[in-house]
Amino acid sequence: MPALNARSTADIQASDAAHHWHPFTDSADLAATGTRVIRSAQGCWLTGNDGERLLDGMAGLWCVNVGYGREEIVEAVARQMRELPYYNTFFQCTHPSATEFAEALTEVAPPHMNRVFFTNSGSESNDTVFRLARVYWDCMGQASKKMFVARRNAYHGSTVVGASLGGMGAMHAQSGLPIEGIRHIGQPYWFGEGRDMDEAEFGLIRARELEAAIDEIGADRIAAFIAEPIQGAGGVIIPPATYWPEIARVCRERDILLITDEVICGFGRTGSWFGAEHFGVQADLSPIAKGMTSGYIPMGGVLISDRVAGPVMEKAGEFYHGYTYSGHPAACAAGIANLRILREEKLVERVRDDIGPYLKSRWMTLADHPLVGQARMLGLLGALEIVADKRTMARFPGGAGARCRDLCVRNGLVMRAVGDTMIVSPPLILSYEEAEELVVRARKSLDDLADAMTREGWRGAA
Ligand code: PXG
Repeated sequence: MPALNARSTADIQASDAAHHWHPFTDSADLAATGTRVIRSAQGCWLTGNDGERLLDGMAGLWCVNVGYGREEIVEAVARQMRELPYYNTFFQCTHPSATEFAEALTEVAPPHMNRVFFTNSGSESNDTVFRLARVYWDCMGQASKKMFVARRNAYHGSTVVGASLGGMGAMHAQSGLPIEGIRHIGQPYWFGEGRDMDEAEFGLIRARELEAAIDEIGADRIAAFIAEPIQGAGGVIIPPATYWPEIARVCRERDILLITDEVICGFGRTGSWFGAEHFGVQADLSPIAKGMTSGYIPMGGVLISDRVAGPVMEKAGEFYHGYTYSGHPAACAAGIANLRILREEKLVERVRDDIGPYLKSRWMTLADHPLVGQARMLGLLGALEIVADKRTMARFPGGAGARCRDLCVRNGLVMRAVGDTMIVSPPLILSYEEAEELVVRARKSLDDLADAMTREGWRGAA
């Protein structure tokens, strides 16, 4: 098939630099270096504009769970667009594909979550839970419960509420966030913040920060606690096993809602359908997006528990909230086809029992690398902590993550850097050979990084 757009790479880069403002990007810096142009993709592989091939260790941006090139999804979307490209779900309307997708989603959701509210992104899903949790407490006759507790270094999106719930200092600093009514507590990042302590003990300490915050503010003023089961954008932070059960206890005892942001962890990423299930906790609300359609069409949503749905449906009257494209037919068609693939190919079970354990066994071999302070993996979410000195775990003075990421690309692997934490989140269809290839390319990139750091005098010659 001829390429859709046959412009040269230099031509695309020049036009892009002139007209395209990119998300989370230093525009001046980008204009100087030029964007990387991805032309097509198949399975777990990306093809650049000049034909170069890259193994996509990030499933796009944590979303292409079923891999690229799924004709079933393409066909389902095309069929839907011919039949009904758009209609809304406001004003007592629906269409077959929104209804079918809602039903299918609640079949894979935890049994106590039987309703879904459709949005177009993870950020909108977090705006939705922010409003819905407050409405819930109004309906319960406890209108003073308005505040949220969230965590430092969490990521919940880029809208005003999403960025405020998130705990990214740089995002807050740039635009006078967070908004009022949000308290941030510590994150369960043992390698980064608790290494001098037993890991289980550290998990309890960080969970009990929630208890302390609630007791200080007053449970009668707090609507909910929100957290990602595993922090993704924060650096694939897998909490100690003690953390989640303790969080669930505190939420239960203090009677605040528990919101697990499943935007990354949902749809099989952890080897369970949802991250909360992996950690054995029950959420009251769960924002979802990304793997919901494997990114083929933008979509998000909120899974709503019976606990929240009951009183709100009974007492709130109209919930004044919704988006023009809530339940968009084409997005729902993509989602239905995506769920069918996940179920028929048993991709969630595959992550839990097969490719997940296999990739982990290979990934953990990287822990012996002189620049790796810790390797960790859960499901198909993995991280490597790059250090200059394994004894002290000191980092490189100027940082090393971005350089490692660039070396990975040169070695044909997309791996992301969060500071000096390298992270992966490949498609759930990753084969054994691709898992092997991912680890080989990661090791080669680490070796190249070590050579460069030695050459530049940042570490002693081995
Ligand atoms: N919640 C979580 C847990 C996320 O990871 C969002 C909400 C927001 O979703 P939308 O669809 O509005 O982007 C996300 C998104 C990164 C990166 O650099 C991560 C995300 C988005 C963009 C970049 O790791 N996660």
